[in-house]
Amino acid sequence: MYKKTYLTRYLVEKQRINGHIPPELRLLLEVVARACKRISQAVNKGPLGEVMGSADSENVQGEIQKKLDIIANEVLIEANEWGGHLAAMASEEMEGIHVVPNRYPQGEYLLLFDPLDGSSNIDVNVSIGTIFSVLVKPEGANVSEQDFLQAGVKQAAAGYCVYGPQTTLVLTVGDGVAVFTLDREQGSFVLTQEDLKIPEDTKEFAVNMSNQRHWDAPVTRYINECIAGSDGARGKDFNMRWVGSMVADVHRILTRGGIFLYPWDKREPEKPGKLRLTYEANPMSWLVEQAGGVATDGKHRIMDIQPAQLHERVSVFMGSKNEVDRVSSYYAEATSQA
Ligand code: AHM
Ligand code: MG
Repeated sequence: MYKKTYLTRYLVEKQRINGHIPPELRLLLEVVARACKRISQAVNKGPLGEVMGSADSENVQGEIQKKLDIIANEVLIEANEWGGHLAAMASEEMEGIHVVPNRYPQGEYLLLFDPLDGSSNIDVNVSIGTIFSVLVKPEGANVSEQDFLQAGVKQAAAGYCVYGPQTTLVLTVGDGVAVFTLDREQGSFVLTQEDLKIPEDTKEFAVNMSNQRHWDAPVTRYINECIAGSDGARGKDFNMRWVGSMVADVHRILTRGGIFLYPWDKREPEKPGKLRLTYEANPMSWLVEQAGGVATDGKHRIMDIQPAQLHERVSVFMGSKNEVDRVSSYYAEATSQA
């Protein structure tokens, strides 16, 4: 029989045996996982749960919110605000931070999330997910938005839950990447893979090709070489996949290798990229690094970037080490020739 290690036991052992996490962080991660189970249920119901379609509102990024964006945001807030482990939360769906109300005790952690990543895939029954990042609140009396502006290297935990054919929770507390699969009968996350590693080389890339004409020279060069395959400089054929949900694309890359690109492009040149640094790129970067991969904006390690704003955007290249390093080398060459 499959010997099951449940998320609770995994976290208790991280706390007790390995001394990696304090009890409050264990509680926080369990609560986030519980919220993800509730979001998973809502996702699964689809049209039966009246969760499909738009919500007649816009978020701070100017994007039309889906009903499920709002539901997932509320589930995460309600689940996390009363436990005493958090000081405040920040979300893609909220302009400012949500401070834990006075009626509850305030903890020392900060939670950041993209409650429902891949919103454009909700109504077409394609994998979507929740991405989260945990920071420690800096010393000081009142929690403020400034407290959330910490580089990704400061994260205490990071993870995502992908709602696909299976509901899968992927987690790091800084000592490798663990994968848990939701056992729906038991209602529990079961450890199904430990110490996940991304192969250093790959023959698979993930990028939205429809933006090709807007890219800069290093990205154009890199993708052109992939497409030229065995006839070109790379001397090998590449395959392409683009789900359009970062969680699903990065999950595939964590599982079998690959490179994910969402570069800066000329459509909105003043924006550094599409994806958000603090609650999308940073947690995914830490997972990728913990799995032996690399995550950069082309020029810098993403987790070293000091955020200036909560909803700051960033260019993203992450995945198999040798491919991401190659993109960075193309940027370095372009800079030295400029
Ligand atoms: P979202 O958080 O509003 O869903 O937006 C982020 C998503 C990513 O999951 C995905 O990689 C990207 O946007 C897809 O963008 P595009 O539709 O431009 O390919
Ligand atoms: Mg997102």
